[in-house]
Amino acid sequence: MTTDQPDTRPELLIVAPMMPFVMGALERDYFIHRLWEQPDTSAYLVAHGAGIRGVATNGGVGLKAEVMTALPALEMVAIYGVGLDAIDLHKAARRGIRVSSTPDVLTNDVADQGLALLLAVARRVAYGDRYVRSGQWAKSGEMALTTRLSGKRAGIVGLGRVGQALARRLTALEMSVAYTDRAELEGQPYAFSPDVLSLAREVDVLIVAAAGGDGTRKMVNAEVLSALGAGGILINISRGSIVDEDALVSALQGGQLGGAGLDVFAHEPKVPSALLEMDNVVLAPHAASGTRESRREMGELVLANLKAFFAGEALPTPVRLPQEEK
Ligand code: 8YV
Repeated sequence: MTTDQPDTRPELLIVAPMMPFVMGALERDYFIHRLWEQPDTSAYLVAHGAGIRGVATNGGVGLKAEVMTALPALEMVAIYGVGLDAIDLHKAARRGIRVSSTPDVLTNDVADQGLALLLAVARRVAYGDRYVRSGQWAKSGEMALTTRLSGKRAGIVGLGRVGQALARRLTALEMSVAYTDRAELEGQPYAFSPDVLSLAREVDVLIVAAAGGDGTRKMVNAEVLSALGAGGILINISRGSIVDEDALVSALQGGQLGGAGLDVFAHEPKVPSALLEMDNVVLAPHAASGTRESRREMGELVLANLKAFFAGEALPTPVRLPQEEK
């Protein structure tokens, strides 16, 4: 493109950075606005918001209501992830804004992270690593005994794509699997519990794989954690908002819960400092979809959805908006 020709590329707001190859492709095909680099995002949007037609963002950050409002010409939001809790889909539907996400490509990796955290908590993998590195092994001998997973009962909160991938992995560990969801799902071989509290009473391990948002906020509360019990383990690979984090810290501190493996937190990247001191807790930095393979395929889907939208074609992986659900 020569300098005397007008730049006709659609204007795109990138809310958070993505893999370099995605950034490169976006820079080539769109007139880019980098929101995360702006010291005063409101002032930036006042100055540049009017011409922006597309947004690329990730599942965790989503699109704040005030940013959506500051983009009167917005037509398309491409989410680099599967979480829809950080974008107001009703508002998007009312304004006729299309939304895409990146389902399937990250399912196995997110489930693997759930399994990794579960094994790490039950078998004290991270603690054992610290035990060796710090010289404790040579000094104090064998580390404390850990817990067997095979034969134990696992409960999955949310039997969606990730929940089902987890169920298959837990079955391979020879654990029994039960689940709760909005309703019993047809064709699933796992036992259904009508709510999370009854599920927690029945299992040794509770794994949160449900969607975030208002419907699940603090669903795993003090009562649920106490039902899971002193020998119980909580794993969360979905959204920090689903667990009452203060109640979780108290239950772990008071010994009412046996351990936790957490990939997500209520106020990321902040993590309650009490958790940092606990050897029965394993922490991860919201990295469940963070393999090169998942992130590459997620990036490819972001590019493909934006491309299709601006070419007037059907989106490869559209999000069904609330008004279409009737
Ligand atoms: C993030 C996620 O999108 O899919 C989701 O909703 O939370 C993650 O996969 C990922 O951190 C990309 O930034």
